[in-house]
Amino acid sequence: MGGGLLVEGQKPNTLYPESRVLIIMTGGTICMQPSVDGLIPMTGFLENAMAPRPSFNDNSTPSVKIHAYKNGVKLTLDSLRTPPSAYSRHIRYGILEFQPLLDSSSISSMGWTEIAMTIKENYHVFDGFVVLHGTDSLAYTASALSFMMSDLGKPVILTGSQASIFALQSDAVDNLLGSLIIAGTFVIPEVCLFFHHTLFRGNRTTKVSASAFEAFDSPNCEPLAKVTSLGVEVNWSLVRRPTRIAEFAVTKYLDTAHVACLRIFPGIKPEMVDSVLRVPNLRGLILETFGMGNAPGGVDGSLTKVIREAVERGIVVVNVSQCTNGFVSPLYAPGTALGRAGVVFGHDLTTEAALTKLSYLLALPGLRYAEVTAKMAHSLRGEMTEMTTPSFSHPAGSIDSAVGRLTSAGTPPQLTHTTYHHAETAFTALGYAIRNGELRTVREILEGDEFSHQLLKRADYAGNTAVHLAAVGPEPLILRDLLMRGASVHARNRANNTPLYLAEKMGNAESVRLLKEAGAHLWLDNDLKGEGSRVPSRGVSRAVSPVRSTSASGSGLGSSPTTAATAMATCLEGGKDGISGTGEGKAAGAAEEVGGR
Ligand code: ASN
Repeated sequence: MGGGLLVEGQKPNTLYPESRVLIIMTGGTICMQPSVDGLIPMTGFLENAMAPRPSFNDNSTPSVKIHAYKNGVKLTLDSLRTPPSAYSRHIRYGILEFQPLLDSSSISSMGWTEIAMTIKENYHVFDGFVVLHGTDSLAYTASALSFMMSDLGKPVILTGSQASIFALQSDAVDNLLGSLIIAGTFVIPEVCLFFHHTLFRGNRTTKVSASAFEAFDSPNCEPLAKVTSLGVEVNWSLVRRPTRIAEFAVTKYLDTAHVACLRIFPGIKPEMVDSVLRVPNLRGLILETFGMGNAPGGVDGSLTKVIREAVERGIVVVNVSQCTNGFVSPLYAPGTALGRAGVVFGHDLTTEAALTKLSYLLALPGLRYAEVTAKMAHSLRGEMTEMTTPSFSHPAGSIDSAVGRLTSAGTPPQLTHTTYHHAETAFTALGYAIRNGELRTVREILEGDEFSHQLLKRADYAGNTAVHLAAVGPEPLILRDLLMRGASVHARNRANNTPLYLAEKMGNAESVRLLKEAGAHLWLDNDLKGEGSRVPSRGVSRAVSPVRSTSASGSGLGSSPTTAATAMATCLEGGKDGISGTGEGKAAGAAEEVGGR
């Protein structure tokens, strides 16, 4: 039995738990090697690029196989794992290589469907996903995936590199390692792009350099996280949280075939725009305008006329700025004229996000024109800063407040030293109220606390988040409340157990139901030796079982608690003896980052 997989009756040969990440390789420079035709993607990335590097392979478990799914077929993959990270965790991973591997300039919506469906098929088997992809169209793919995936509860991190991993000087190792560690450590439930030590919200990104290692930026949105010499600093106040209780779902297709993009330039002829707008079956056009949304002759010109006619024919025309920074607004007369012609203002959407969002909306069945335009003007996945469009009749004067709103949205409050201690005290009070089933107190704490979103990420010394506590607690309404506030159902405590596992163990049927409704799952039996061989004492079929629990005593299994209180304590204490040496001194402090995992 390879080390790292923890089997009942056997001593774990590692002090640290493992997370599991699936790497989806689509191609790109990161895996390219020279050929007579220039650089081309090469297969065998795990063996050739990752296995030889100590940062990707701690060499302790060369023979562990993991399972992944593709097109309904169960595949057996070789796996490797990283040495323990600063977060006292190994990341075990395997790679699914697409065929053929692509230069990303050739990706199309079929590729997006393949990536999204692969994540969907493997959602219950991995903690997070890293998609390796060329940089040329990476921002488009990140945007597309963000719209295709709704109620995402796990990290999906796209990355690539400017130089091949086989080159002497390359950004590939940093980009890949950073992505792997973040995907396996933090419950950031978003489609992200990681590049040059920075984690961006995927649908805010754009490629800003063809050659520099600092190739991406998200000009209108602060990064979600930064990797520094001290570790990963996650800006939790920016990270999106669920706002409803719903399971992860994927929209399989985008309608990219009937959407176009056109960049306005000085002297552009209305006939040129008209001929694009008359492409047979065109349903949408992204218009890249000047500055804050202006086009030539906008006041009464024929350009406005051809656009108005197109809108009247049912074509959705969306105005985005050619500038990388800032937003469009009907402030100037030409922009106001476009607005009157029925053009939708895309605020600070990137072109990549606008194009893929419109393709997504046009693919949704039964959505009427007015619904598409309304949704284009509002944020669905954090792709745009929500702001009120200044009135057409009084364009001037609204702009300062609009800028103010955009700026304040970009500068979230930071957790200072004092607030850190405050959060610790608040978390203790919260835990107490949850254990006692005091819904009112829970609400008071969360509503009265300006850092309540951080309280939902915190964990106690055993790695239990508020959701773990509520899952075994006496009051399911508390659990419901936490989920409605966006707390993650996927966090794992130091014994690697999820809230659902603990709720099953406690026999809390209502909590189990709520958690499942919110997308929680036990781990699919992966046929790994030992894994899946242990089933909670109540209510769990053998088909699924929580993998990677430690020993029976460590996970609280096998005991027969006599009272609800002792049962709760037994469940929650899982991490204490199960995984010793994980740095409990660090636990309380690290809880916020590791999200209890
Ligand atoms: N042409 C490459 C691609 O997008 C560029 C890269 O990955 N750096 O596939």
